Amino acid sequence: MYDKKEFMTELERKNPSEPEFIQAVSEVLDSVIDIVNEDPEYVDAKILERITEPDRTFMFKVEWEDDNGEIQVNKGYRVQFNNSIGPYKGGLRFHPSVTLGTLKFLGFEQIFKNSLTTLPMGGGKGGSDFNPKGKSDAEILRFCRSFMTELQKYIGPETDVPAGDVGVGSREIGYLYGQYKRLRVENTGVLTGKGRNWGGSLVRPEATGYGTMYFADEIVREHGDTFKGKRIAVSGFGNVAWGACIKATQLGGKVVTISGPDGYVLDEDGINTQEKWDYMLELRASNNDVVEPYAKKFGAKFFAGRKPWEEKVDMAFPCAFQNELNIDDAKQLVANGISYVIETSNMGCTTEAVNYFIDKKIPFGPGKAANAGGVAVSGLEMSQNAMKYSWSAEEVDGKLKIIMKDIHEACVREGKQADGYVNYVRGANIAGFKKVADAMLDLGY
Ligand code: 2IT
Repeated sequence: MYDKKEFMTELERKNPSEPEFIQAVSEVLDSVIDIVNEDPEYVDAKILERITEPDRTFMFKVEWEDDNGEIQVNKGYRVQFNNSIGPYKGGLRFHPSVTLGTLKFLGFEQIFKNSLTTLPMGGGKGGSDFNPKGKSDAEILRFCRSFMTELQKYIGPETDVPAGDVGVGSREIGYLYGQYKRLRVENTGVLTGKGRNWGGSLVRPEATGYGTMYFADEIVREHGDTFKGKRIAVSGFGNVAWGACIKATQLGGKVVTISGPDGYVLDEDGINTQEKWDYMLELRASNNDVVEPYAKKFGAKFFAGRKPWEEKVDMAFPCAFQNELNIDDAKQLVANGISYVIETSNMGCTTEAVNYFIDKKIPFGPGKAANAGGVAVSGLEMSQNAMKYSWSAEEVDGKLKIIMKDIHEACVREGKQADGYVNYVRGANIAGFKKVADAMLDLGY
């Protein structure tokens, strides 16, 4: 029998100074410890010790030359966490805050998210503490080349398939894939999020944002409600927020906020035109990491140093970064009458905030379910690469919709409480966990 406190004490001893990893494990354990303790097979197999230890982690040096001819050194990582149900799969994050602990939290979450997609993908994550902000295109290229020179030793289409995450978009995937091909002489689609002319899948850029809105639409329907006319707060202004703004608009909602490290934009007209969506992409591509120019360009309001959670809205979608929505934000949203919170960033809400929403019986969609559309379409990109074939946008979008509906159904099946409240956190964790844990039992140690 597992005792959560004892288990966590030991986990912290073995993984010191990795608070985000500890947080991610603790949240999953809250949901699954009962079902593990009820099944002697899981307990005897030491399933929790085994599922919380990555299969292997690579840490390497990335040397590159900046535009002044100065040598720079960054840390590079790939965490291959669990491949019980398929090749390691998960993004690469380039951000100055990245540590091994960050990537272990993301890799751990990725195991269950990938399991929820219904596709055969294991969990992995990688990245670097490289800061893309203010870097020239040539500097990004040199960094990516150097990063892939090392990373290519550990990955392959049947082994480990990286993709983008924060700081890694289609440009970076291009430079990384270019170097992979140069070194390996293979056109095997070993990265996903590729450009459409060189092996990418249609709808992959939109997939995370679209997927979260398909999932949200299922939640709304589950509650006998409609998406039409909903006032929506989105945070972030990158690829995920962009897709979210487009699909929310198409479903009849009105997104009124986006945000950056500099503050948030309030656009009462709605972030709902092609021109505004295109401008979001331009802002992101500029590498300045500020959202204020949007307010200037479209005559919207800008609140420096503040977060969008102070706005009165019906639905909130954190789409930026881990722990971006804390307990004070949660209280403010609830006081303002929020109806739904759908976490779209990975672990976007603190544990306290999540538990507060659940206590208040606010339907809360956890990131590992809500944002799974991104990696799901990455899985579909792998399928298309393997077949040397490509599906139309309608085909991919149709499959994405079905996958998000299936994830929602799994959450309801495992998470519906006796009082009728659907605990999506519990549902997602149990559904994601069971499949991987059962595969581990089948495969032996
Ligand atoms: O967090 C995520 O699921 C991603 N960054 C996407 C991973 C992928 O392999 O497409």
